[in-house]
Amino acid sequence: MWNRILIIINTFLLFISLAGNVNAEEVVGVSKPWQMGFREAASPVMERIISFHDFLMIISVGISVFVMALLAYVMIRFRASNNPVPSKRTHNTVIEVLWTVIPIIILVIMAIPSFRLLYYMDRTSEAEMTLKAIGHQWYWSYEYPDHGNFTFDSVLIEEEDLKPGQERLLSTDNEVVLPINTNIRILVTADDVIHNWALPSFGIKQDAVPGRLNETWVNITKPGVYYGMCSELCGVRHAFMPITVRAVSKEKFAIWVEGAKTQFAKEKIENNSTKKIAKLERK
Ligand SMILES: [Cu+2]
Repeated sequence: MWNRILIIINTFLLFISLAGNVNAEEVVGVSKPWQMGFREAASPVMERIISFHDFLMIISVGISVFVMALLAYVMIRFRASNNPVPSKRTHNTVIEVLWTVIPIIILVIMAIPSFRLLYYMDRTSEAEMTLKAIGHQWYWSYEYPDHGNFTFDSVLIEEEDLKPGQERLLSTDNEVVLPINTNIRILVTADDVIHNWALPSFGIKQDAVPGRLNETWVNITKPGVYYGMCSELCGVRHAFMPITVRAVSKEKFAIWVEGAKTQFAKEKIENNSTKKIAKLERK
């Protein structure tokens, strides 16, 4: 008996001491004023997206410079004053083959890493846990099927209720807490219209379609707070259904799960609502 009480007190104290730390992560995944380019990558997928973007940038800058230089050369070298009698030439087989074959080669060079990345982003074969995100008009709800199947809604904090450190139009009342260095399968769906679960730091932009379960994944590399938002025009409050993810160490995540299991217990919510309905019926 006493042992059980001691265990309960100990767990409670441990929870309190670590619960304070749960809010210790700094905001990493947010855009800054006058930011150019991408947010800092916080997943292997986003790292690859950025390097693929940089690679494409080199090719497109190269093509632009080449075309502009060619145009400038033609305009100066063959201008009317310098070249009064224009050439009547209409064909040059070599150059025609070249300007067909070289662009094809460039496209193939771009397509191969593009498809490789597309399949890498698609799903993870070794998922360690699952998070389910469900889009609603106009908020997100989440389920943790591998951790007791609890569920909660995540609703925007209105501007007048913001506390210091919270971001306008980005912070939510309940945060999605996820462990770092873990392969997390993310299942995305919706219950009314099409939404989109988008989180730039993770390289995720996944449509949430009613009646369909779309899959993506993330392995968060850094602890921190990451912001995202619904990215599919879904109705009048489309701009007001943000996503707040708090990435913590595996130990902190385990502690959060213990608290969340009771706080967001599905059975508890469902029992409560049936009790309420029963009461109403009796009246
Ligand atoms: Cu939406």
